[in-house]
Order: sequence, then structure tokens, then C-alpha cells
Amino acid sequence: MSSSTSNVPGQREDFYARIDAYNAAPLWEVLDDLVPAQPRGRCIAALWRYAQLRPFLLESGALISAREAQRRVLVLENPGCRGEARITSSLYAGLQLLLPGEVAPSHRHSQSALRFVLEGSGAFTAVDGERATMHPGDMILTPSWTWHDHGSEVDEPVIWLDGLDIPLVQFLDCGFCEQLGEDAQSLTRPEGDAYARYGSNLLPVNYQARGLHSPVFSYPYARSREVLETLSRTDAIDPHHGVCVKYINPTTGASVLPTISCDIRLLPGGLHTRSYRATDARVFAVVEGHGRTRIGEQSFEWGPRDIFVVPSWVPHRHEADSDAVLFSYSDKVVQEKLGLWREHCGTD
Ligand code: GTQ
Repeated sequence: MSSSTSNVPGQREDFYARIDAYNAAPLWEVLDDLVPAQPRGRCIAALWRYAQLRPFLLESGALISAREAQRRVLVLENPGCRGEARITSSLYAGLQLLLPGEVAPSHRHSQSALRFVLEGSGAFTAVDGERATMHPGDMILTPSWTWHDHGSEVDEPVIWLDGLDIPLVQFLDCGFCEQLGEDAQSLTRPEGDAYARYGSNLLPVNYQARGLHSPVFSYPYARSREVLETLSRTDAIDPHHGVCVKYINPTTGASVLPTISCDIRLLPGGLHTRSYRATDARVFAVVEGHGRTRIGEQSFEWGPRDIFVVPSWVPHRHEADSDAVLFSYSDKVVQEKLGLWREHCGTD
């Protein structure tokens, strides 16, 4: 063996060090990580118990005002990627608190957001000149680049889950943000206006879409719950999803936001869903009921207002002890648009 081949590892290290100086690196050392046989992201399954987080959220209310914080939020960080303000690789989640009399001043940004109300009634989010009053289980959108502010004139704390595409926008390096410079934007339309115009199976004849998001931005729980109830009385229960409906843009049938898909499902008491996996990691918020979700080898017990996350491509199944309603969101719409989304419905 010649001396030139006997110390191959050493020669390679030397070679790597020399090309490193030119900002170049050998693909063959990292190829399996870059192009894995199947998804193996760093995000892991996790659950945030509302009863454990709520006292901290209220404590934060004594430390900083909503105005000073701009948004007083505890970020739910995936334990597999702490410090990165993400609950999945592409999506963000946080618990936002608004105390009586507070305002979260008006701003707009490239990032799209949804709010899923967990506790308290009567606070509002204003979007593009119209207010939406919040009640538990309501889903409210603040689409990309729409002015939005939050306010509360009620006498109880109001807490909601924020779901945003912050990590995705960060990854693409395409985010902008502007402050309006005022607490609240001026209201130009009465509450319910968008729903009447765009959510009634009717459209103003000259309707022209503004952006890729739904023109309806408030999806009250009373309506979604009634739909679930109606379907559960007539439809066969889907063995993987229970009774599950997606939130859509009524003018196109597409997802409500171009970057986030949302759905809500009823799992009748006693239902054990079959094993399911998909490439979109999914954030769940429990609205009603108790049960558990088995994710890979782990089991997560949940009750109302708990939040949990299922990573990409990990088989999971839900077990409802009583009638349960789960809201969820993911980047499915992005993966579908890119032709990347996959699912597998297990038979067990
Ligand atoms: O309410 O606009 O949780 O901009 C994170 C960023 C909420 C908001 C968050 C935001 C907001």
C-alpha cells in the first residue's frame, strides 16, 4: 500500500480543512442528513398543559403590560429546538394574554396569523377595519399584511393561542413589519360585515380577491360546533380523523391562509382512531373533552385547552374518553402546493 492511500482519514480531514477556508464542504459527509430516507426533523412530540402555563401567563401580566410588550405572549417552543420560537419546523405557537382594559397596538406584518380563543369572552381583534369579538373556540385570522390590533373592555382575562408562519417566513427571509403608531385602527365596517359579504354563499358581483387569504376572518365556535354535531348524526365516523372539517376560504374552497391549514374534529366518546401519519407536523388545541393521543411510543393525556404537537411522519392515534373536539393547524397547504405532501392511513 502506498503511503498516499494508507492515511485516507487524515488526508480527508486535511482536505476538508483546506476547502473549509474557501467556504466549501464535502457533500458525502452529510448526504444522509440532507436527503434522508424519510422525514427526521428535530421537532418532537410534546404537550403543554394549560393548567401549568396559565399561572405563568397571568404572572407575566403583572410584569409587563400588553402595550409595552406589543404582544404579551408565552412562546410554546418545541423541546427538540429550544430557543428557536417554533413548535414545528415551519410554524409558531404562543399563548397571548389580554387583561381587562388593555390594548395590543395596531401593526401589520408579512407573517400570517390565526388566533384560537382558549379562555374569556368579549375581547376583540380588529382586522382591516372590522372587529371580531372573541369567544372560546372562535378562530380568527389576521392574514399577511392586514392591520390588526387586539383590545379588551371586559372584566376577565382573555387568553388565546396564536398560530403563525413565523419560522417559514424567517426561512424565506421575506418578512416585513410596520407599526400603525396608534393603539387601534379606525373601524370602517360594522362587525359581521365580512361574513355577510363573503360567508353566505353569496358574493358581491364585483368581488375581487385581495390577497390569497379568506375574506372571512372570523370563524365562530358556535357555527363550527354545530356543523360537527350535524355531521356526526348523519355521517359514518372517519376511522382516522373522526368527524373532521377544514376551515376554508369560501370564495375558492382553498385553505384560509396561503401558508396555514386549519381543521376541527369531533371525536365521539369511546372512539379510538386508527393509526395515521402525514408529512405535515400538526399542532392541536383541545376544545372539549378528555382523552389521549398516542404518538409513536409515547402517550399524551389531554383535557380542555391543552396544546400538543405531532411531528412530521410519526404515526399517531387519538382516544376520546368523552366527546372531544380538537382544533388543529399545520403547513399542509404549503406542502400540497409544492407537491410534497404525503399521508399514510394505517389499518391498525
Ligand atoms: O398578535 O400580531 O404571538 O405579531 C407573535 C407575533 C402574536 C400578533 C404573536 C405577533 C402576534
